[in-house]
Amino acid sequence: MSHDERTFVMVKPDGVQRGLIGDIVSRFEDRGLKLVGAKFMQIDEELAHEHYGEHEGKPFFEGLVEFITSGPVFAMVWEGADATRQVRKMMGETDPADSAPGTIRGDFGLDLGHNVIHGSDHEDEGANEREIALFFDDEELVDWDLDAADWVYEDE
Ligand code: DAT
Ligand code: MG
Repeated sequence: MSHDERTFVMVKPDGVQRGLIGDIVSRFEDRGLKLVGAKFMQIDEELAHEHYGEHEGKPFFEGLVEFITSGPVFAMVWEGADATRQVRKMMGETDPADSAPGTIRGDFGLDLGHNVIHGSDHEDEGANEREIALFFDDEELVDWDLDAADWVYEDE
């Protein structure tokens, strides 16, 4: 399996306000994933509508846009084998109340509307690449070798 799949991940405004950026970054580092891009930023209305376009028209959409624009977020791109699906597994279910302990939402959240983290949907083909392109310019993504990858993967 290739080790260079990239996925888009974001600590949402609740996670930032609760001081969870470091904990969340640590989990992906500990797993052996490679950070290739990161920025602390404020999402505006237009970006929020684009990012959550698939949910436009749903009853929770306006509240979702209001929440995601309510304060800064920490946007990241992580790279590794099967990265999109593995990150989703680490996040837990959409509703923290249904998320197993040990997952990010299961450990840090209790409420569907404040579920701490976003990760690209692995069941939506190409969502990872679309979201990375929406949030990052090419030159904001760093090509580098993670030395620990020799130990994370049997065949690097
Ligand atoms: P996920 O974030 O797990 O990919 P999603 O893409 O279905 O979930 O929804 C995006 C966000 O919208 C989700 O993180 C929280 C919010 N949301 C989803 N379903 C909701 C609902 N029924 N009521 C309120 N908020 C909801
Ligand atoms: Mg989603």
